[in-house]
Amino acid sequence: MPESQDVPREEGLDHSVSLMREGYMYILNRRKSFQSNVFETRLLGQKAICMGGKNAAELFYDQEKFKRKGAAPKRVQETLFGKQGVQTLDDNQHLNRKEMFMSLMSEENTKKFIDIHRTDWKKAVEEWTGKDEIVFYEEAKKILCQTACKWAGVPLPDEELEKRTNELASLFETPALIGPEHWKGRHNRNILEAWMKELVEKVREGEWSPDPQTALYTMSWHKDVEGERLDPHTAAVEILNILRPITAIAIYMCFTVLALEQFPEEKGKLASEPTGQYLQWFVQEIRRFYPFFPFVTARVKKDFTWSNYDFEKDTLTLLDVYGTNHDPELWDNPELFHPERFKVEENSQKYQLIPQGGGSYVEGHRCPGEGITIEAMKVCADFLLNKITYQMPEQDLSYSLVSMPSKPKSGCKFTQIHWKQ
Ligand code: HEM
Ligand code: MYR
Repeated sequence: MPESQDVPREEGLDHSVSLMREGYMYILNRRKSFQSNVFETRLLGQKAICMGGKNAAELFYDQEKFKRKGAAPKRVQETLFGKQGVQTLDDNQHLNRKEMFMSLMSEENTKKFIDIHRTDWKKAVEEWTGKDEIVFYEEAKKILCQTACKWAGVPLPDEELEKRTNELASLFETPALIGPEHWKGRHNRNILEAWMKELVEKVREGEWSPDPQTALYTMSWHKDVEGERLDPHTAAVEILNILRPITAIAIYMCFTVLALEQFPEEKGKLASEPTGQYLQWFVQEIRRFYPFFPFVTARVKKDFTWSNYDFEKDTLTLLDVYGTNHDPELWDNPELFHPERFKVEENSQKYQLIPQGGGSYVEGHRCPGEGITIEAMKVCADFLLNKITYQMPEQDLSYSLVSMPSKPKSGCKFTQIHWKQ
């Protein structure tokens, strides 16, 4: 790393436009051209530090050095995250809230999730076999929304499934869009928060009694560091922090379809390895290789110096998620799809493979849903490989490294869907 005065600075008034234009590659392009894993720039009208790589990830997750209060861009808060949610908390408040999330991710609850999800897949495939064509992305979102609601204890009549799926999906599809398409996400957040708030109130008044292991129950009755219940709006935001990202696993499911199309030799490897070890590597490689979450944001908690660079309190800091997963210093041939790379254990280390954040689950902000994301992707891979046959007609399966979040453009169209005999 260069000396303090040498930490590169991108000249100019503001580079938000370049960030939107270069998308997933914005930070990595500059890390490569500046030959530095940390550089200074200006984004969203303020000074910002961008960094990537394993050491930078370890630094970023040091709770003494970075905080989350005031870090998320407004457009992300208004759509994806919501206000007062776990993503925005620090210190004891974060610990208290994060323990609540992690209590939902026990082995038993994860198993419940998988069982529900398998049942929902079966039901969906029954419907697909009677259709000429389906758009897999649209269908996967519906399956996941249904599983999410059942697992979370949220009642969802069949006739509302499509509407709620679309509302939830707009929360993660619209943060980086502009104009009316972005405002749709904000509007739907208001609708969904009102729905959840009403449900929390019903639970508290005894009108609806979800199972105690569910998110709805847990968040309705959770007590904060002061021993107070969450206000109904905050509880609503946190239940949506379960329903929304589960629905978003549809994007990884599309990339699972794509990986099997792009790298058909993987099918043979998956079939010949019965222990599930190769499937684990395959899923990890999908999460490393394909673009999803571009970067995460924090602010410097107090002044400190790292690698001779002075980090100033409150400076906006971006950790390069996509670029760390494609970092040539960390990965041999990062642009090669190669699941066997995970034979080497250090490749799965907590600051190296960071598609859903790095570091610790409880003390840090790492994604609590990583385990169920992996399990849902495995269920999907099992259906695609072992339970059904399908054709993919001519379509545009390319994906952008600019639009965030990315996915195969056609949404993955399937025809001639049948159960395997
Ligand atoms: C946090 C990615 C699925 C719940 C995060 C973070 C990332 C991420 C990058 C931020 C880490 C940080 O701030 O340092 C993803 C991706 C998913 C996914 C790509 C694939 C769909 C899930 C699922 C759940 C979930 C299935 C819940 C069931 C959360 C929550 C946080 C979070 C509550 C905030 C944690 C905190 O601030 O402490 N996720 N996630 N995510 N994720 Fe996920
Ligand atoms: C979730 O938490 O719902 C799961 C993953 C959602 C990923 C959405 C990525 C969009 C990133 C937008 C960045 C915009 C920067 C201005």
